[in-house]
Amino acid sequence: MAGVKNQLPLFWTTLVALASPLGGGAADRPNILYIMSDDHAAHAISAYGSRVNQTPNLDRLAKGGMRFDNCFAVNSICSPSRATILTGKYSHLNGVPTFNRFDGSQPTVARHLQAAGYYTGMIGKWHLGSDPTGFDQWSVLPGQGVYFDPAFLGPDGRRVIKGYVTDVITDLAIKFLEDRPKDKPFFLMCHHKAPHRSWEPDEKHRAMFASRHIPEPSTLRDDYATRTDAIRECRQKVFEDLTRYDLKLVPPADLTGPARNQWLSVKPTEVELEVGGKQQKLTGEALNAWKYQRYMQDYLACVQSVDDNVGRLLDWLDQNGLSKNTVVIYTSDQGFFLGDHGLYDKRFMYEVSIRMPFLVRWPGATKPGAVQEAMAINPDFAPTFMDMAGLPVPADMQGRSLVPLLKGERPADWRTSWYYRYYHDPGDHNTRAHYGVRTATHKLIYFWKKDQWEMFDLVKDPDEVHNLYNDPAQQEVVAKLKTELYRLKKEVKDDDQFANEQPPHDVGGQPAARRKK
Ligand SMILES: [Ca+2]
Repeated sequence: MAGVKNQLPLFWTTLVALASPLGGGAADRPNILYIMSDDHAAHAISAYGSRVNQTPNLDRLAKGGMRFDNCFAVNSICSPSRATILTGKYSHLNGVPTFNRFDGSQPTVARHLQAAGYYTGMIGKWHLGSDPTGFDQWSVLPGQGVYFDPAFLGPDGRRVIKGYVTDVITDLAIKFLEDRPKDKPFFLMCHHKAPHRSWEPDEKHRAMFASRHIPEPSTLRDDYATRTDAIRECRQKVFEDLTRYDLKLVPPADLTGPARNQWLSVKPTEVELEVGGKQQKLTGEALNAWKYQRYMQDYLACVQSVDDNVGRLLDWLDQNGLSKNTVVIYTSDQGFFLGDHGLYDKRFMYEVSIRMPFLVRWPGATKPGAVQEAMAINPDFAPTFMDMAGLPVPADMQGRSLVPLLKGERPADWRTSWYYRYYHDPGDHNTRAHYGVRTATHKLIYFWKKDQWEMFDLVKDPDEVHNLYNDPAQQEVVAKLKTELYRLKKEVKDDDQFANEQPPHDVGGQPAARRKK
């Protein structure tokens, strides 16, 4: 019996080696460094043509690898996107449609890679309620975490680390890399909290953007003329819904406790400011323009710290001779409205909300400076990591490996459409539940609780301001999109599992926080 036991690992190693795209043994399998920010829109990265900032370190990654221009989240909010990335499955199959606890006993890419001999780590924002599984080391923010002197939870309990959260997460990532066993490839998920609301930058980056004028997007004053109720009813509008806290207004000194919090939660319709030693009252359009500037200055300052810290990680890989055999990925859990359509936040199936930045540097496999137009979705990430590691993609993963695309090949049967579904209604921003289909040229959205539709021609109307659903000339297109929508819904096994009832929200803490350590 002892002989059989001894043979099993050898047999497994041989299988893995045979399946490896690089042809060698375990030592040749690439390391995977997966860096993900929270709410970082692609149009706030200069490699994606940003009009509002410069991100030299993310650009360095883009120049050294492939930039995906059409990578999308299939449910554009935090916890669902994270569950989808780990499992390769849609929300209705991984059980996380909104902000509910992830069942860590299900298969995940981390568990698969760990079982195949990868040394695995998870550092930063997790936001899935349960303790991470499949990781040799983990250190995660409780819930959303905080920007300054953040607490982290790990297998041994809770600890507070002094510093700014983006710097601290990078420090922990570097520590993981330094301490790792050198005879194994590693898989590290490094998840930044920034630039999620409430957009609190460190002083250095705050000062960089404090007096900068940020260009407004063309749809900041979108009048929603052709749209359904959903966009009018949502409470994620830059002009109407940012609070005094979001805008970093300072409460009167004599306010404390609940009264102070109440003051900060107000969505102001007039603001008094001191400009050049003079008191100035802002209202109406002047206030609107000021709110956009305040929002974007802080958002972009948070992004700049992320960019600096990506640079630190890239430098560390260079200095330690690891750049050549490490795949480095940069993405965000979804996109974000940067005043587009007058909005902040995400949730809607509109382009800037669902589009994820996705930069992949894989020396020897991906051509430097390549641009990929094919449509990728976040259920593809787990299959891609499996494939990179030379492992077969499990049949229950719904995404598809992006490795052929990364190698410059486009399979003839690559997807030409994909399915989206958002459930958090009622939810934080009064954003109506919807599902829809996106093709390379069109998008059809159904707000099922309102029984209202929107259809956009993405070629003629890339900003999505003309809802064509009721246009008589478009009825043939609408009918085709509806057929495709219901075909996809069935294909991804969406039986309306969560259509009418959301599971209880429970991602604020973790079991580790409750352990007395
Ligand atoms: Ca997010």
